[in-house]
Amino acid sequence: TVMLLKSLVGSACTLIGAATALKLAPAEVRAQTAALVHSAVRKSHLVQQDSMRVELLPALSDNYMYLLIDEDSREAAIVDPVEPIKVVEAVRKHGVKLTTVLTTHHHWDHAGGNEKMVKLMPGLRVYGGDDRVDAITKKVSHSNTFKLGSLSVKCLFTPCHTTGHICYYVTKENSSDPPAVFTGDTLFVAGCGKFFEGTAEQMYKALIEILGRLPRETRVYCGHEYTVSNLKFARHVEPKNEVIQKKLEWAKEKCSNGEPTIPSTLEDEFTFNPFMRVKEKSVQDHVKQMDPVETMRSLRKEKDGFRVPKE
Ligand SMILES: N[C@@H](CCC(=O)N[C@@H](CS)C(=O)NCC(=O)O)C(=O)O
Ligand SMILES: [Zn+2]
Repeated sequence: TVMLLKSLVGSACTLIGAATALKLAPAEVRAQTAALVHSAVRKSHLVQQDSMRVELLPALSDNYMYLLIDEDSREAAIVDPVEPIKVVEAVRKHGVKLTTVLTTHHHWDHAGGNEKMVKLMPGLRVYGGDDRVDAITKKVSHSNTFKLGSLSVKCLFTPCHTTGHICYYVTKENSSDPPAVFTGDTLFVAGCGKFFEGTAEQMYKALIEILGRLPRETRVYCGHEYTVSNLKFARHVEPKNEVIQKKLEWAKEKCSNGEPTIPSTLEDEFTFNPFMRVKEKSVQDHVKQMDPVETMRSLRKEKDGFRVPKE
């Protein structure tokens, strides 16, 4: 049955076929196959701008790696290359020169491919904000800035999910292209990371004072495809928010077509992400708090125990 499912998943052009087959399979087969569905069936997806190109590369069961290309120099960086073979294939396909690994945090589903990545492509610079990041060559801290060809990459220190978490903010001078930010497990579309090594104060600072003050049009590229389940929690928090309802319908449609829900924009996040909306009365009322940081703390606690409904 596993082989049958694997071939089905491999050849299916939408997630619907695979999902239907999966429902009929025993639980243990379902679990084994779930990991294949996202990375095998969801298409890689290209976001093309004038000077910057971002290829989304699905990995593991719901992670994303991002190949960031500077069009001027054809130099490239890879964000969280947990599946290095796929990265090598994408680099070859685009004919670019990969020089840089941007690691958001040390967890294995993000940094676990670093050692193999540098073995496959020796000489890579490996950035990260934590000594626990495998194969790290450049430890960075807040506001450190460096060039990737003609693009500028600024490190934003956003500790909370882990104590060394870094988001990477990418801009191109004198360009009409919107900036991009790679947010790892700090900011997700419609959600945020668990507070494994930090506090609500820190996540408030990361989401509202650091990421929230970037230009509104900044494209958000996050570490996981959690959008549908995040929006179901958002709907529970704000049942009357119609933007959430619409975004959820849109995200379900995307997912059933095997398409990513990424990127988002900061402007949009402020309309449906409860963790970005901790100053809104509707969100504060739900958790019976009046302070944005306390609202952040209560929301995270509630989401940690939230059972995501099927519909
Ligand atoms: N709830 C996650 C479970 C996995 C998990 O805990 N993921 C970590 C990142 S590796 C996280 O921070 N999740 C945020 C959340 O569950 O709200 C899911 O939707 O699959
Ligand atoms: Zn993760």
